[in-house]
Amino acid sequence: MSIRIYGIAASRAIRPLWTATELGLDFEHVNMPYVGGATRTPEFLAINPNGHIPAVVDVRPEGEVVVWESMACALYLARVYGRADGVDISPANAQEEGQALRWSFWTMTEIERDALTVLMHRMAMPAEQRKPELADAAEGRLKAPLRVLEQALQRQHAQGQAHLGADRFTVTDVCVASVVNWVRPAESLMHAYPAVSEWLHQCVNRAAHHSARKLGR
Ligand SMILES: N[C@@H](CCC(=O)N[C@@H](CS)C(=O)NCC(=O)O)C(=O)O
Repeated sequence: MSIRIYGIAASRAIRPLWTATELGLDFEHVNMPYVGGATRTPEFLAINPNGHIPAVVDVRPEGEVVVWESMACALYLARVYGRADGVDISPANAQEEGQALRWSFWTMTEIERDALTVLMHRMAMPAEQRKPELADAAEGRLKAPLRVLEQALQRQHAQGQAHLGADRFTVTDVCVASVVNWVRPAESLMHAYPAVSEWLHQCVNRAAHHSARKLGR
């Protein structure tokens, strides 16, 4: 059996890379950038016909499993390779599975696009190409979903919990934090949502996140 994860850490590939690192998996990292055409070769399009990273190829005795879509890649690794023992990051019961699924889908549908706009137009693009008005509008739209996250984390705090989907750090935190991390350049939002800010800080400072971040830029 072997697992290959395609994509550099400075991309959505951080989601499966971080998950695999948290799980302590032995995997092959294919250090594929998203610029320069590598994702559009016939070989890679045979893996992900969308031409995007990340992709996970899991070579198993019963055959190859190919997964694309970053959240699906992370959730797959946790589901198939986690111990579901209430100690590692994989969901250990139906309640935790529900949390992982709902927050991951929520992240993709409610915040990912605007979070990327904030990242690009506040930080990642060359200064002369940034359009602050696009970042301003995205930050405005992010207020409502981030309030939902803030309230969920505050409810967790009230019960003495520091994490989103369970009583410990899980793949739910990986999936949500990997996107909310793009909003960090929006300082006013981070100030407005202190529980989000504190939780994010704890998530991205985990050793596994630091290790995974080194896997290609
Ligand atoms: N919804 C997809 C989006 C994947 C995606 O757009 N990946 C970017 C890198 S973060 C990419 O591969 N871009 C290169 C291209 O589209 O050619 C996911 O979450 O995996």
